Amino acid sequence: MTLTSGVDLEIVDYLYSAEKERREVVKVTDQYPELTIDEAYLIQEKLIQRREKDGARRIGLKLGLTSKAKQEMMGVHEAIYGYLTDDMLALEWEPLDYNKFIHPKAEPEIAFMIAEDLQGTNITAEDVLRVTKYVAPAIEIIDSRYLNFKFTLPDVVADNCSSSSFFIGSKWMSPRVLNLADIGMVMSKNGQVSQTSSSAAVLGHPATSVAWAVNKLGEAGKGIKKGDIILSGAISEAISFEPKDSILVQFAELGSVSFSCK
Ligand code: 0L1
Ligand code: MG
Repeated sequence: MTLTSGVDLEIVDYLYSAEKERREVVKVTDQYPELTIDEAYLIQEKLIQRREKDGARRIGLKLGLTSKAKQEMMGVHEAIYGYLTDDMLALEWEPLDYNKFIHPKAEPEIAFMIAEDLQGTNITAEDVLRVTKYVAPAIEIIDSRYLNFKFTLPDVVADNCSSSSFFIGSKWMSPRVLNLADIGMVMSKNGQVSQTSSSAAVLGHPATSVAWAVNKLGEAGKGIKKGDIILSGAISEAISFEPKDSILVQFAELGSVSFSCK
């Protein structure tokens, strides 16, 4: 479709107010079935600009649909990216307020701490590792604004890829001392193992996933910056949780990260 400036801002309002008022809404493509992925990224950018106007600060990126299983489920061949803002950073030692969310799910991630600007369209996993000072265990809380987490690719991109909150664990390690291609992970809820997987589930290597995002940004003349935090993509399926639940993610070598809900 041809996205007019009135329509993009209308969609931004629609998604932003759903988030602030914590209510599910029908997906954007029910009203605009011809919305393209490129247009959805333009809407996402305006949504982030709106958050910035309200005081939020961009602090990095998150990748989504980075497992072959999830891409096949959605019938796509590409990952997606969204932005992280400072108000999404949750602290491990503080209980997570469940009332802030609509229908949250938790997923295990590896966070990359970026030490140098990086931009281009031929960026490799090696380039990403070169500019990565540390990696750390992370949990992302995704909270799609759409009814029952049901959406098409343009819908989820416009909704900043369901971004909502994230935790970073306290053990930060240089990627050079780890075999990042295959780090085992166990995610438990209330002491019961819920998911097991390996970092290989993220496009074969989490740095490949980050390189994909840098190349995608590069096509739009953008890049990643020194100081950015990048969540490289879910290592397993996301799991739902309820008030009072506790989630623990343990990685081989890389340590653990957890939260409890109030
Ligand atoms: O971070 C993610 O992997 C989520 C991307 C969007 C898809 C979803 O909400 O499940
Ligand atoms: Mg994620």
